[in-house]
Amino acid sequence: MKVSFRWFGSKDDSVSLAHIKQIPGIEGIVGTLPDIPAGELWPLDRISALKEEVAQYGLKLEVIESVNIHEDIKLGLPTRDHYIENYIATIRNLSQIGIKVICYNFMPIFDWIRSDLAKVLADGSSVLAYEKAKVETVDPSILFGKMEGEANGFSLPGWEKERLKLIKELFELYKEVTEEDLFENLKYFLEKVIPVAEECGIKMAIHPDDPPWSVFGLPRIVTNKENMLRIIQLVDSPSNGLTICSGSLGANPENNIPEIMKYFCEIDRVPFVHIRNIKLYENGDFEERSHLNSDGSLDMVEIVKSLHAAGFTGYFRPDHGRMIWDEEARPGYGLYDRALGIMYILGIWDNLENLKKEGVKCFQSTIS
Ligand code: DNO
Ligand code: MN
Repeated sequence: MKVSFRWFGSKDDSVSLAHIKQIPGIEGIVGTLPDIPAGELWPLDRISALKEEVAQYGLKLEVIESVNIHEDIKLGLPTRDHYIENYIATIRNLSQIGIKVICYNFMPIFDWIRSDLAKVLADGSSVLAYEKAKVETVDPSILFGKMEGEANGFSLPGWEKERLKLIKELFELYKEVTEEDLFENLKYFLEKVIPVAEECGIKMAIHPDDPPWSVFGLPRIVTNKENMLRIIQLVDSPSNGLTICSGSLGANPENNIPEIMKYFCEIDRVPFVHIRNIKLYENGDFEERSHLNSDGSLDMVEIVKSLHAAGFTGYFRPDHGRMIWDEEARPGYGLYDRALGIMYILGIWDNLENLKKEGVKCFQSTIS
């Protein structure tokens, strides 16, 4: 398992590479170029500069999150071919500087959705939270305004201003789009892109929808094991892979995360995992928590065991963290809690390695 950390670039992130480098066990950065609008080509000189900057701190840049997909591709509009060409050229450029994994998502209009970017917990830390009733009753353009205002001055990933300026028109266009259409449009995209990724030695890794259900009446398809299986079969290639994100999929208690992780790792379709814990409430609300098992509803130990048992050799990053110790950073992406998360996950992992050396088999699967 290769330990990595998401970083938005020196202009867009309050966390420095110098600090990231001090996290024990860290090997690489999950990088991005946040200013490039969805659908545009990523120039080689910009990506090379990013790689060099990261390399100055002894860190690798082998994973990109995200190269965002233009809405015309998700909508299946005739103009999509132009944006797919740009995507292909971006894949080629990324492969030239040694990128191995591209994480992306296929959610209409929004990336992840929360109703609160700084819910204060009993210990004084603050977290991203989702209150079903709030999300279900709000006009999405108002929610967007609110989230932007609360984002500590950072623009949120997947909430690019340019894209969201057109929010009303986009909603109109999506009115006709069903989940089946979205599968079709994803298939069309993958059929063009995956052969190039394969040729370039890059693995595409689709991220689950967050939360994994339809929001604001928009279709969402990366929501459960069955659909994920269907997606990797749309184009059957080792380059057509998954990012398994425990916190995103785990918001639906019907998703058995250790089982899903193990299943897809064993068939070698998981180049990248995101690990985070969430606390689920009976009414469907949830909030993000520290990685500690007892802090949330997901079984972090079982999740790491399932990765270990499947011989996972891909990239791992802690996902969103809490805001603690008065840190001011982009919501979900402070330094401290994510670093604690890495230490916790590595603690579990090292223990499993030791047990393996001693010949103890420790994945007690509840999977039928
Ligand atoms: C939340 C994050 C996501 C992710 C994108 C990938 O779980 O990991 O915002 O970065 O959906 O495209
Ligand atoms: Mn994630």
